Amino acid sequence: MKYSIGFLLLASLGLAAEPLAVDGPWVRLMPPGVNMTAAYMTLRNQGDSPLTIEAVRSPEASSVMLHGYRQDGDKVRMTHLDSLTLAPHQTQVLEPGALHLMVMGLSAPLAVDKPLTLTLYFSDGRTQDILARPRSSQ
Ligand SMILES: [Cu+2]
Repeated sequence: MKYSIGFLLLASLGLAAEPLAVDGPWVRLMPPGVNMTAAYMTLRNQGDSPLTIEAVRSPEASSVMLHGYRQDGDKVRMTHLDSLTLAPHQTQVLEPGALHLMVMGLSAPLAVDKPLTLTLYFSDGRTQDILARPRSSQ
């Protein structure tokens, strides 16, 4: 009995300790034959210490990268970010035309009824799974 109460307590603490609050994760449906897409969401660091995302992976894609945009003279270029740090209680929006997750090498076409799993890897060793809902636009 004590064991199961302890287990339930740990399980609920585990849920409360999710590193980031994630709002509205979605991934863009692409035309047939295109195995690359982008995912968007709003991330919020709920904790009192900074959080650094060091890598993102998906079991359904060969790679996922953090991309942003940078003004280069009169051109805007997509840039690769090695990591993304959120200050305590900072909200970071990932949206079209700005910061996004570039998903490359999808193993199968996205389908509206099948969310894409994205796993965030933090510098403190924790991970967090996100289910991004495929849709054609925001
Ligand atoms: Cu990109």
